[in-house]
Amino acid sequence: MSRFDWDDAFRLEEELSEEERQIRDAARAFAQDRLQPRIIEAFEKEQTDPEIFAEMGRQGLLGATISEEFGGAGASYVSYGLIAREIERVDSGYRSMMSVQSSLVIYPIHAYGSEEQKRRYLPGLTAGTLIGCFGLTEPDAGSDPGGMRTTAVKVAGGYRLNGNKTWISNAPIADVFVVWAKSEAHGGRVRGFILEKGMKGLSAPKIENKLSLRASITGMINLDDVVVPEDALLPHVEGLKGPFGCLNRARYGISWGALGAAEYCYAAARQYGLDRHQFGRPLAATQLFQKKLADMATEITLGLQASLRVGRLMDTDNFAPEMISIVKRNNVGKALDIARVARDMHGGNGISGEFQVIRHMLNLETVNTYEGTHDVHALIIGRAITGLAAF
Ligand code: TGC
Ligand code: FAD
Repeated sequence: MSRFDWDDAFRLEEELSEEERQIRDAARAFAQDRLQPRIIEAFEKEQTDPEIFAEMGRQGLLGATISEEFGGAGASYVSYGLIAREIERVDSGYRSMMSVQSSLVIYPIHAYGSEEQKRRYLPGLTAGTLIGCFGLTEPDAGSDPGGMRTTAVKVAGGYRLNGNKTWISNAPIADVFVVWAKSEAHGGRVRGFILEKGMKGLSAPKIENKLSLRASITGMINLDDVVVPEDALLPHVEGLKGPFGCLNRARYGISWGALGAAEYCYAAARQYGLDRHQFGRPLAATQLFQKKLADMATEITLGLQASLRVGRLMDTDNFAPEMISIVKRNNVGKALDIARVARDMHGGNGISGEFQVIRHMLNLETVNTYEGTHDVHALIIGRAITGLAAF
């Protein structure tokens, strides 16, 4: 028997604990049984089913790393990465829904929130009966969130918020909004606020006609004199390290997730090449086809090892953000290349929604841009290498 498995070249399987394998298997079964049957139509019709949050919650896939006390599973960051990989094997948009909820909403409330905030929001968010969103990006502050214009001004009993956030995942269907604003009362430093749907002056219109990530709804957050109570402020963090602390977790999960999409494309291209004959032989019997598959297998295998290593370092609280930039940037960039090549290897069928590779390719264009663009992560790594900021 060959010691080489085309689908697991370096035997990642042997490096996972029993618990990690169980979580991965449950996530895979859920993704394949519950998400895969919906995705082709959801993407085509640009529809997001909010019920998916509750379904993920029942499976324990939301906020998996936080303690059971608040509805989490107390799982490792490696497990969280494995969940992202299985969901994104189906669609990056579904993974986005999961990772925004887990890393960008549940995490900051758990890490920076008061006991009361945790009790109020976390059980519903981990169950998926509440949907959350994270508002950092603004029309004039994307890669440079320090340039944000959203303000919080102290008023009797609370704060008044004004500003506009854009490109916000889940916003139009969100119940809970984690919003970052410059607070006058805190010397203009960035502070986090928890807003709730229905607050006067808060609206979240949908951004229509995305040609990427169509199964994940995206919108704006408009804040027009929204007055929030004092206890809407996240008390335990100040400055940009608040939102960046959340982004570390989400970016790390994306490094696994993108490889799930890449693995789908790789397996599909391999099968297509075995099944389809041209010039009297399978496409997979040609040198060019095999080189493309070898390149895909190599990048996926190396990327998985890298994310596993970073995950283990996160699990021992021994990581640096630049490590996460390396795996987010490289794995997503390679996944995008793989999806483009897989699209080509499917010939004309490659542009059909039924074969799914072009959907992954289109989605990965977003994944390469959000949570820090490919180039911004190069600059984060470059700063750490040289000690010089080149932003
Ligand atoms: P800089 O001066 O570097 O730092 C400001 C403060 O933040 C601290 N910090 C970090 N803390 C924790 N983790 C990190 N990764 C951190 N990076 C920086 C830093 O120590 C400092 O703290 P303090 O206490 O001294 O104030 O900030 P800068 O303004 O120069 O930032 C530059 C840069 C490029 C690193 C940053 O702006 C950046 O990362 N830009 C990319 C923006 C981004 O990623 N946006 C994502 C929006 S959310 C999203 O896309 C969700 S997509 C939905 C989905 O995931 O599905
Ligand atoms: P810009 O910052 O304007 O960048 C444009 C180009 O310029 C890029 O190629 C970039 O790499 C390059 N560039 C920028 N600065 C430099 C520099 N100094 N040197 C060289 N090149 C540079 N944000 C949230 O807050 N919450 C969300 O839930 C969320 N979800 C999203 C969902 C989708 C579908 C999308 C598309 C985006 C989402 N975002 C979200 C926003 C996302 O994080 C931003 O789009 C991203 O950070 C890039 O910002 P920008 O679009 O303003 O691009």
